Amino acid sequence: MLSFITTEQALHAPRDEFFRGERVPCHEGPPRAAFVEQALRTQGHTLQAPHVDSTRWLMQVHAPRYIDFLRRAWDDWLALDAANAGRQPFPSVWPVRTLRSDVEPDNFIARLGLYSMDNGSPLSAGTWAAAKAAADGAASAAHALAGGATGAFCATRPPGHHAGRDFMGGYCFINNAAVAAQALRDGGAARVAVLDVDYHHGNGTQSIFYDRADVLFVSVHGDPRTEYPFYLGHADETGVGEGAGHNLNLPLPAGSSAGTWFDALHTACARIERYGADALVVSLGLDTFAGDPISQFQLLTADFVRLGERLKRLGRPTAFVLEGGYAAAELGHNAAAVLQGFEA
Ligand code: Q9C
Ligand code: ZN
Repeated sequence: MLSFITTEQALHAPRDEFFRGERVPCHEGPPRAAFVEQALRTQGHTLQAPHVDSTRWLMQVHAPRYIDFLRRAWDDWLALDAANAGRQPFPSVWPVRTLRSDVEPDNFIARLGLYSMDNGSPLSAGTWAAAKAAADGAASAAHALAGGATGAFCATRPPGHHAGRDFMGGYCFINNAAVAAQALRDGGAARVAVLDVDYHHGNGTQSIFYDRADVLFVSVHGDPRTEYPFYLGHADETGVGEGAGHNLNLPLPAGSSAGTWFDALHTACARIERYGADALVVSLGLDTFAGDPISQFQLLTADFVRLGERLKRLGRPTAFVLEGGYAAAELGHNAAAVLQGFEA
């Protein structure tokens, strides 16, 4: 399958994040993409650099002031103190209920909080370059489908599904799946479905398309009552306005078996068939793997082959966008397994 990789991904390399009250090495780092690239190469997939500029769709799914912030964030951080080159900025204050988010403060950390949902999206020098290249990968995959390809895969990072219209979160900066969906719409697909199979609910993608009927969002994920992102992803979120009835959440208890997960996948696929999607974007999180260090579903590598087979049966042009998955050494095999099932 035509697959997109970027050299820029290596430039997004934050050293650590906060986890259970401590600073720990960041779970989301360059080795993830390297393992996926290696596994795809071994299986003989065609690897390419993105060739489509995503700017146009990026600006449709994100707020311009957020993109302006992200583009300049590292330079602004360095401008405060040259020694910041060796430090990571983290937000420490957020405009929650009753506070104003319409006025952008001058203070850098205050702006970082305004544009963040958590402190779990560490920035580094190359974050913008890497995130933009990943979005270009999503746009390139959409372009390939518009040109007649049956599938395309983005072996890219950072991931995107927690990023909303004007905020980063959960290791995500630009919503790559939303960019792909918007590019597919503009490329002539009247109805686009986004199927999110990451362990964590794709709050960013849901919120971007929540009031739209032209993009259906369907997600199978850990129940937000106990699992990140906690504040979105419940079964009663079904869309609003023109988007009413075009959002389906299938939350499952932490610890759910592969059998339970595939039952939910069946429901998700039935909804996509009923919608009559002209194209499909899969937010392919592989943190549903039993060995994932921060997630609690029980899928094995063979289950990812089954996932690919089930998606193939939907019979829609399909853009796969890599989201989470933190068992780095197994990540490549699990990604390759999905493609193997899809191409069988
Ligand atoms: N500092 C994805 O799988 N992070 N994101 C917990 C908080 C939440 C996962 C650590 C996990 C986010 C794309
Ligand atoms: Zn995840």
